[in-house]
Amino acid sequence: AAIEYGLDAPFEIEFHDSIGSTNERARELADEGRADVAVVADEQTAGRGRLDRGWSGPSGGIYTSLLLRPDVPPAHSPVYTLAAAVAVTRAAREAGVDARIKWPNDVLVLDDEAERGGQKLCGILTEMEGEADRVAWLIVGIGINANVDADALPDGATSLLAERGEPIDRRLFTQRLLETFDDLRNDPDSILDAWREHAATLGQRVRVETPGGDVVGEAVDVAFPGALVVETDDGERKRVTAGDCEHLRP
Ligand code: BT5
Repeated sequence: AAIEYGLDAPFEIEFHDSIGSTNERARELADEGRADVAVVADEQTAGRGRLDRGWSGPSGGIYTSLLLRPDVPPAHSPVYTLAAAVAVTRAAREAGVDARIKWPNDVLVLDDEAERGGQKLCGILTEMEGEADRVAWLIVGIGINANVDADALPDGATSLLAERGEPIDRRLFTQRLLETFDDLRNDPDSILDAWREHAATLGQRVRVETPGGDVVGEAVDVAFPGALVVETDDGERKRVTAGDCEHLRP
């Protein structure tokens, strides 16, 4: 499949024209004991987001799931979501699209006048199984609206095609994405700085919905393995590890 897809990438590529969900397929490969496989699809018919949400997968997108077995504790897994967001953002910027990262798992193209909001170009769904103190498998699912018309996507979404006015070379894009992700995973200390460089969320006033209630304040930093550091109005610094994040108007 790798040669068919014409990629010289640091992962074995399993390509599908159409599939239900690349994360589901990667899970099957995990159960078979495989590692370092990128499942790549052109269309997804049953894509998943976080929290039982769906992911639209019209033909022309890049839907990929990376199956990894890093020798790290389960608590480190969020850093792979950050690495994937950086890899997508770099590849999009190389393709001339002004992409930025919204914590924790979105890549956006910001609206012109308000730095606040943006249109979603990519979403990331990381799933993991731990065994004792190390990761058994980790699946980083990445959905990129590539050569897709914006009207095939939900409200609030954009695509590389819509932003550039012309299609990208999806194979080249995927190759750059996988190379950058591979560089980052081999140099984990570089991930947070790379993330900060491309973040839309830092410096924003945010509301993060967490299981323990809403946290509102200024997003001031990101901390290993992927927490957002929010300074609340009473000057307290809170680390938020998971939740939906909204950029508020100043
Ligand atoms: C995400 O969830 O953003 C994670 C999406 C991960 C998709 C990839 S594709 C490859 C792999 N295989 C899978 O089955 N999944 C992964 P979340 O933050 O929960 O956002 C989901 C929400 O984004 C939905 O409820 C919609 O509002 C919106 N949405 C759905 N499809 C979209 C699209 N194509 N572009 C932009 N926004 C979309």
